[in-house]
Amino acid sequence: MDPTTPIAKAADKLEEAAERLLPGSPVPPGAPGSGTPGVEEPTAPQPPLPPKGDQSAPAPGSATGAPATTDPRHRAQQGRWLTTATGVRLHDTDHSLKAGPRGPTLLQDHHLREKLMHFDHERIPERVVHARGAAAHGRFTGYGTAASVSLASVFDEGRETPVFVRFSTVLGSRGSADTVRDTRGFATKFYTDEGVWDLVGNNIPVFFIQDGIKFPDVVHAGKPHPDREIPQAQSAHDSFWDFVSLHTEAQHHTIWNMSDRGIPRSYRMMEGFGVHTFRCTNAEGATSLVKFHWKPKLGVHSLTWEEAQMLNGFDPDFHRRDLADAIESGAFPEWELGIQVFEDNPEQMFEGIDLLDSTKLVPEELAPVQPIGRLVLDANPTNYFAETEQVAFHTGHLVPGIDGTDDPLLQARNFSYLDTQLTRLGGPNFNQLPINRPHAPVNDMLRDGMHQSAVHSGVAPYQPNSLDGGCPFHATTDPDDPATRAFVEAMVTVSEGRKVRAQPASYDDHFSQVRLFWRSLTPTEREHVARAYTFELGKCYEQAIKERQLLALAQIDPVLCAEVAQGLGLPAPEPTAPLADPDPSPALSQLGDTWPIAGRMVGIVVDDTSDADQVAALRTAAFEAGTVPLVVAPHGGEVAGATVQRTFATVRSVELDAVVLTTVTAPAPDAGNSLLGDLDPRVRLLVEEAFRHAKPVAGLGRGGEALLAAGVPADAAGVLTAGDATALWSDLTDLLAAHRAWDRFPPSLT
Ligand code: HDE
Repeated sequence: MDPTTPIAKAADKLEEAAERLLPGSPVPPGAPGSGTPGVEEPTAPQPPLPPKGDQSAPAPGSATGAPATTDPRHRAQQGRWLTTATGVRLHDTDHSLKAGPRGPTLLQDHHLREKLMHFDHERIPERVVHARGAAAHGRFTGYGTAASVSLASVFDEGRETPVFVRFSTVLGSRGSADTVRDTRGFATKFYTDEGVWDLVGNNIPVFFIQDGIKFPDVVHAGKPHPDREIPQAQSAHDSFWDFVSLHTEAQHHTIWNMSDRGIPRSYRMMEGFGVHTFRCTNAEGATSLVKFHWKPKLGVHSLTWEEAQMLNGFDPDFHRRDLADAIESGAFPEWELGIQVFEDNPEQMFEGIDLLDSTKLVPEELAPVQPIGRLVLDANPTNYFAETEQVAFHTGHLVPGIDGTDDPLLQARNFSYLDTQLTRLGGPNFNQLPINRPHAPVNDMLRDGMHQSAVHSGVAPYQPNSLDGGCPFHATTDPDDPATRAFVEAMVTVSEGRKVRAQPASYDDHFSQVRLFWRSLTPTEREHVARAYTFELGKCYEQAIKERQLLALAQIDPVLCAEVAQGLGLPAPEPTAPLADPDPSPALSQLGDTWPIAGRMVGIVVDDTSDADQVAALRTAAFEAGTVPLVVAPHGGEVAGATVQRTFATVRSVELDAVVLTTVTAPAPDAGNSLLGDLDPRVRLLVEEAFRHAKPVAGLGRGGEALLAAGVPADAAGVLTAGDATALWSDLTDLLAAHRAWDRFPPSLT
């Protein structure tokens, strides 16, 4: 090695320092550090100096006594025996230490006190919003197509970056149900080799407010009423509609919530949006304005409102179960990351749309979404609390090549996401929690604080210093070297220097894009929107609030307003200003295509009279297509040659995407004692509900008779009958690929 290079010099210096500090070396004690500082400020980066010879540190090891290795399982509890938190083996955890078998209990019982003390503090404050969530690990692979826009290495062609993604609802408490009508969070932590990048988005591309200072207002309005703390996890109540009808910039986000987007079928079937406009820099230093989009491989699909409500009772964990089951069964959820790219002009406008206004979207027809990478979720968390609960996202976690903009919503978030962790995760060291740790070296000069788990060496966590050899050094601002370059904020000109509490005039348009969204939906989707408004406003107590929201609907569309007014039994008001005339954006509709069916649940109803060969053929075809066939029978065990997964008592239509009857299943002994007819009443209900929810229903062999007995018209859309399982399955896959047979119920709205 050339002895004049900075690295060689640093190595010499380290050697010198190590010799000087060997115990017993002839120097007086009290040296502040292990190096010998020079008079000049150090100028070359070098590895951190070693500890002084008189120093030791806690043995490297996991939180639970295992040696530190690269095996992540060593973070789990170790050993075969029950121990105290300090590793002392215990012989009894069932009886407290007492003065005689009848007590009293002795204060001396350390095990009792430790066990209860820890239990008493197991809960941490839940997230103030997005408390209910589910998450998964995965990987992101860049396509290399973003290079002209961003220099971020995470987008490099073929580069794989580990990720952790947390999905959530916004309003409900941690224990609330999954399928409520609400926005869904879609937060992604990329552990890039240049530090952590968090893309903290939602499944809806716009937000309720334009300025972050209003966030507590909108959340207070949406949360349960403060006196009775009801209703939980929903917007169908007076305070929510009071706020959004007064604060009309919320109307755009609100119509998305009232649409089918508010009740996703699965986290796997949601789009994701970064919402804000970001500013990206490429290797030449040129900047672009960018909006991020996640496009799900399985398409965007929703529940019906009745299904969603039923699921809240029958399976409040529906979405988290769906995510975990899909991953466990190898149907890995997948999204493509795409960007809309806009010229970085001083106005930050595109085609008259203000890119700093988060209540506005840019139609894909005007700025196509260009694919830049692929996300696959392929592993479930090992421990909910350690990972899903303790993960801390932050809009300020950015990497070279990706920066924020002056969107006042984003600016407020940059404060809030740091601040909130102090109470939620108990101090400033939350980035040291295993799930939050970067996969890049950290040398931050942040010190001490609650739950510090690093053991820092050196004496000079300040800059400039000479005692720690000047470490850590500033990284370079040269974008060309990914191994040394720093994150550098895009140096854009601030347009005005005057302090004001104000907003641009472009933010005053609250309705044209709401109308754009409404116009972009198919009649079926519009009908769902109208019903959702009618339901939600129908749950409000105050007449004035309903009337005020009708005024807002009049400003969106007269048909929508009239339909909701009719449902509420109120007159439909006239618009107070001329209506906008936006071109529809077909990309905003979620119907009209076909998508992969992997992970779809198909209920196969059997009893002892079913044709076992046909049932076997159907199950094989379903497995081969990557769907999950669930055998439903009068009782558990083996029926018709198949293992039963659900009985008539435990099944409900809402967990199934399609139902196939294979025979006329007579009432089982536990069906109840009413007049039951020829078909078990629970099977009848299963079919009725699936039919009502526009799901494919099918009769195999005698199953066709059962459909008729359940009142299903044989010629209705999405109803199949066949004598042969293979033929039936082929038609059924076409129906499943379209998600629902909406033609079954021609919409009344146009
Ligand atoms: Fe959040 N938001 N938010 N938000 N948000 C939080 O951060 C906040 C906003 C979003 O799975 C909190 O760590 C403010 C927009 C997601 O852990 C908190 C404002 C978007 C998650 C917070 C917004 C989001 C959060 C609560 C207005 C979509 C869950 C706990 C200025 C682009 C992340 C936490 C997870 C969580 C504040 C607006 C998405 C309190 C002040 C817009 C997905 O810091």
